[in-house]
Amino acid sequence: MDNYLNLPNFVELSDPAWTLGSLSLVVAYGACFAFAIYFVLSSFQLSQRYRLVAVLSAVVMVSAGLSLFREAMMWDRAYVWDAARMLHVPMLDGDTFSNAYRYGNWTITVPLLLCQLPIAMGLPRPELHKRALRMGIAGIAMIWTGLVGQFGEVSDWGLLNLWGIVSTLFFAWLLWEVWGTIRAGAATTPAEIDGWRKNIWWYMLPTWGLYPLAYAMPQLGQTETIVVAQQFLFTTADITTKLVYGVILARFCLRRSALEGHVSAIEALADPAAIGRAVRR
Ligand code: RET
Repeated sequence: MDNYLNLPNFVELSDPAWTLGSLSLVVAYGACFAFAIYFVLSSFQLSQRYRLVAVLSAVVMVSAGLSLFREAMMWDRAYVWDAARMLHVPMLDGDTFSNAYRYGNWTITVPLLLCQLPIAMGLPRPELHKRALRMGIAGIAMIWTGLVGQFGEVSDWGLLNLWGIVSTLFFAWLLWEVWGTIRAGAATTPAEIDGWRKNIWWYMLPTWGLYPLAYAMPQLGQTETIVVAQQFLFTTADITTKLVYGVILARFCLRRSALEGHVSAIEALADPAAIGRAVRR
């Protein structure tokens, strides 16, 4: 049975460690639900061409929020408090904790996050569809191979590393496709905001790279520090790759909308001279 259980089910946690693990999950879903509102409302500032970028972020926030809420519930139920020893003890014969549901959720969120990119780059329709499809396939292959491997995190590191390597090959393909999409944006992005385009690449690389670190981490030791650090890493990755990424893309699209003469975007950026130009046009 231990082949299929995640590390938190095998480590007794002190109260601060249990609380920090719980806290990282609660912060993650709380932020997701709150920012769903932000993305819906900020979508109204964008021109029709880019509005879907913020709408997709809102969908990602709700989907991830529900999944992380479930992770937090599992964390609560997987331990019983042993008052004599002052420890939270995993209940292997009752409810257990699992990271596997995250991978199920990424199957939805990763293709959506990747779809936002060519829309934000303003790519023409056929190219947008082609690139979104290729990135989506690479992303799902990366996630499902990783899902198989994560079942080995406690007692089958051969399985963990083998599927980890296969998944990393798909990750490399995915990054190649992401780079291609961002490079294709050079032809369509106004010079004033072209710096943002390249920064999006440099932002995605390290933040998406946090997930494989969290995946491999259980090999560093079966201790409470590792259990808590893994949840912290997942939360940092969740907030940076979904929420902050969404804010960056929405602000980038706001500027694109303004440069293309969309009045509510110009007003949002508070540039009266530009509003004058747009209204006269
Ligand atoms: C896995 C398995 C080990 C190897 C690699 C992985 C990469 C995972 C990534 C996940 C990104 C998820 C996102 C979710 C947003 O909702 C599957 C952990 C390379 C990059 C962005």
